[in-house]
Amino acid sequence: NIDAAIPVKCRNSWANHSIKSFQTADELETRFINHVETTLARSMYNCDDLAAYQALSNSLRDKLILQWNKTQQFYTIKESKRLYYLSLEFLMGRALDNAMINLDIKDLCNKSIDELGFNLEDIIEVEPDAGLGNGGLGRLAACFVDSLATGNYPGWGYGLRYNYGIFAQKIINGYQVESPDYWLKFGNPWEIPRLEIQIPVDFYGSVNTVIDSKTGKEKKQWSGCERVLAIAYDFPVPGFRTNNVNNLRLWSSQPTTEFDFQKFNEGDYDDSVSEQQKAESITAVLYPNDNFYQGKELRLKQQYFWVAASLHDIVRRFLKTSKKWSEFPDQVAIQLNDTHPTLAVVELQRILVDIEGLEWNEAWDIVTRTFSYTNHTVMQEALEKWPVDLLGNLLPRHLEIIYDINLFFLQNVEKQFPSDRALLSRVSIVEESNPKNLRMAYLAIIGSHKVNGVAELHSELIRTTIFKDFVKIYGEQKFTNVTNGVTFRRWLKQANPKLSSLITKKLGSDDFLTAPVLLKKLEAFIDDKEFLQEWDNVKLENKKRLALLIKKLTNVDVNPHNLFDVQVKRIHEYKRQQMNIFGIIWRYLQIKSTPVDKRNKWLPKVCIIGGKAAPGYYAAKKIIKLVNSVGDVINNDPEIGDLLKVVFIPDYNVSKAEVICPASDISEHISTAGTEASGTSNMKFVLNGGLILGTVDGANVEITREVGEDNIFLFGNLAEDVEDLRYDHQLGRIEIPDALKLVFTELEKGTFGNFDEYRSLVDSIRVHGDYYLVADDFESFIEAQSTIDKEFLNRDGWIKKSVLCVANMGFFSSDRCIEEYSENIWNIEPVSEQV
Ligand code: T68
Repeated sequence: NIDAAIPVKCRNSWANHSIKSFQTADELETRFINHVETTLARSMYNCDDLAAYQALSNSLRDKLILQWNKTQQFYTIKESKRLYYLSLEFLMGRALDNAMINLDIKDLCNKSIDELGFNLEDIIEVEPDAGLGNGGLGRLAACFVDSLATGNYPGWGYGLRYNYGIFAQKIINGYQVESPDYWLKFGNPWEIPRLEIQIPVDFYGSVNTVIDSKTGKEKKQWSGCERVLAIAYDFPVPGFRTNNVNNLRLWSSQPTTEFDFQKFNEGDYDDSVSEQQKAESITAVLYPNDNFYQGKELRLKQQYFWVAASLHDIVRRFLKTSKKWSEFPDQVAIQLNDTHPTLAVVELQRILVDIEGLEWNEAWDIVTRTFSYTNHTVMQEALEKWPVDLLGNLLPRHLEIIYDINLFFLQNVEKQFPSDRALLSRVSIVEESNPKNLRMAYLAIIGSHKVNGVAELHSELIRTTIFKDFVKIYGEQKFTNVTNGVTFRRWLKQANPKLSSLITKKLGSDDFLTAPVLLKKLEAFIDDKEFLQEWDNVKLENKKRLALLIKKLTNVDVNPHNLFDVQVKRIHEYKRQQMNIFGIIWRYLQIKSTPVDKRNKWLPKVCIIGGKAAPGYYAAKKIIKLVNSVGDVINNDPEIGDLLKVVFIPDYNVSKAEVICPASDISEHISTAGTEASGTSNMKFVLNGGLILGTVDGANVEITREVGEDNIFLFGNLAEDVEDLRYDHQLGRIEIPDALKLVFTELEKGTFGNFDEYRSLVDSIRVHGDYYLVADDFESFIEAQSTIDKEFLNRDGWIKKSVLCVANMGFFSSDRCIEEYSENIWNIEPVSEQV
């Protein structure tokens, strides 16, 4: 009984004087003004949009914190099992609009804000995106914390509070130019600094064998020689229409001491602060690579810093209960979002053995029952392999433990498969290369009880290719699939209020936001002419909204009545934006070679491309330059006019995606078959009534299953053919189709600027084996586009397809993912809602 320690008199005072959360527009206005006048020290006379944003956010935050406190107390009292989602990225985007929607008070806020003389939409726009992620992996984590909260699951996120999120992208002369994203510039009303939660994290140092004073036995003792502090910052995560508020805890690094006063006094000013700066640099910046492993020591430091702080926190919370260690896995589930947090497996084993004094086997059993691992890629260049020496220097005790884990694992494999030396070396965590590497995915598999892929095709691929030896060792049941999903609150209601209202009107309620199978009922209206017209109007309005954004960002005028063809995602050769732009060039050439009076046979089209390239990714940057150069030529060709427009949207991020997704007629998801693990923007586009032009890859396969083959435009070679095609190419057997030859010739002519600029893009196909099969898929790509052109003209048919697609997207809600993980992997249950 937590009340017992507090005298009744005090308890009553607390109860009488606690401020209730606002309920009405009047009460919200009072709060708002109070924040303007006290928190911000401003007044009616100097309250600009930024101040209004901060005051409104603070008012909502007050409400969230009260509910957050109650929820956490509630979870503690219930002693329910908790899930901890360890992700190095949480690509949250903006918080204000989402908080209003999840608290179901947007109308109320609108009224208050209007009465106080502001425009809510303008205020929403002031907020910088929380860009703490690269792409799909980080955004998936953000959708998952929303669904965990909405489903009343006791699930926390743990990540890093980078001072600089994903860089801002500017386009200068067609080139990507990066600038730092200092998103905390004006402070952040959505975080609660827990400056008192300071967790020491050690690096480097050495390992000694000592005698345990209690047991008299030998044990290992690691003394690090560099210590930093992890400071907790909490981000309340509101669920949709629930009073439960979950937590996202992000760590920030700080030095243990202010600075070296001795050195300072001796006049060595620079050196006196260097330790401090080194500590702070750990959480300074997000590594900007998507699907690429870069073996930098600072990145490994980030990983251990985050893992050590999070586990310390989790273990501390567990120790407050009176449970035995063997019950730890009944209280705690930890999900590894990719291999980035794999050191957590080693750290927990170290805590249990070196600090808590458990036997190795007992500890290892607890560890493997606690962890599970999600794989997000099969591409070799993305798999993490830390050099043994690098890891051993930074974390000497952890390296010893990894060697022991590997030894015991290999001993078991040897028992199971005697005399298969090749198998042993294939599955060893230690890759016997020069220098030796640690294969983190293998460590993650060995340390987990479940491993999952993120779409059916992808899960099948990991079982049959990169992890097939492990399937042989552990059996099929350890490897499973949880197809990705997205939160319908942000990606339908928030991003597309018009479509969301129309659906609500038609279905009589907005319950589909939490029970998305209800969308299926839209099928009943497929012949309702008036409804189809309204549906089409919503799309047009959304295209107008995007056209305004395009005008603002690029100064290009696009006609919202024309087909919008969109490809927005990180720029990567495997995602094949190069194929898209080659296709656009081909279309341009075809239009130009059509007699002027016959050119209107071409469907007018707006091609929209956007996305960031990793700063060190040469080919991706060339693709961006080519898109911009092609746009410059086509958009300014007077013969072309509205028939074809090409725009590159700079600085693609979550808040731009919220405007772009509702406005597509066609979105392209055209990765080489077998390379895109799932994709999640494909889901967002279809959920907003756009159709897909895609390859048979990732979640496209399941989207097809759900919406029906007639409602998606698929093309290209299948995953099962890729290996053979690549092999052929290596032997020089590669055929460039005429259409693509035409494009290359035009590039060589210099129509889009000096060919030297793009030679590498062409050569990777013509000379270097066309690894991504652009030449193999080009003709069917173009054919699929011409099918689309025809179908788009059949307006009724098109709108029906659009409705049918939305009606069948229920499966792709991240609520469904969270249910599957909870049931099959985490073994956690929803906790009733606190009041
Ligand atoms: C993406 N992966 C997959 N990685 O590419 C995508 N990589 O198919 C899938 O839908 C999504 O994950 C969610 O499962 C990534 O986004 C990264 O961003 C990344 C970051 C750091 C290192 C490697």
